[in-house]
Amino acid sequence: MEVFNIIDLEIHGDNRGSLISVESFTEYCPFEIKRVYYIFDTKCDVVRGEHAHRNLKQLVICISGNCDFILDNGVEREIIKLNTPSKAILIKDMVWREMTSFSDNCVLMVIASDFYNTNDYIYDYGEYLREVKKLKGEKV
Ligand code: T46
Repeated sequence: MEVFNIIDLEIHGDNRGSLISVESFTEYCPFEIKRVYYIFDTKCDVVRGEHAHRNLKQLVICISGNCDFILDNGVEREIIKLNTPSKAILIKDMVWREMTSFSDNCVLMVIASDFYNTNDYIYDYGEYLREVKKLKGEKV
């Protein structure tokens, strides 16, 4: 799917442990970082997300534990298991996302290209599909 990339982040490790840094305007984070938030204490079987963003890029990293990240471009759906802090998903605009199967210790960190804006969210899957079709120039 072209709407996201899986990235192996560089680990700076030595005998004291490991460190990963994320910077703006890099190959893996091609935007200015304007917001960071993290999701934790989520019950295993809940489903979070269930929306798309019209104009927001995000880099998602599971910095502790594991969870499933589901990405949907309106045609196909992929489930990505996030289970290491060295793997990131770069999610582009107009991607439907859902997160589930959270482990007890799961901490999902999200680095975003813009400030929090509720107007950017599409919460209705039917509306999401209509907007995807419009963007492709298809009849809705
Ligand atoms: C996304 C996925 C991966 C804020 O006040 N500021 C913020 O920056 C965010 C992201 C949320 N909130 C408030 C709004 C809600 O009252 O925090 C509460 C939970 O947010 P939400 O229900 O949107 O959480 P998720 O886990 O469903 O979705 C979040 C992001 O909102 C979304 O952009 O891509 O994580």
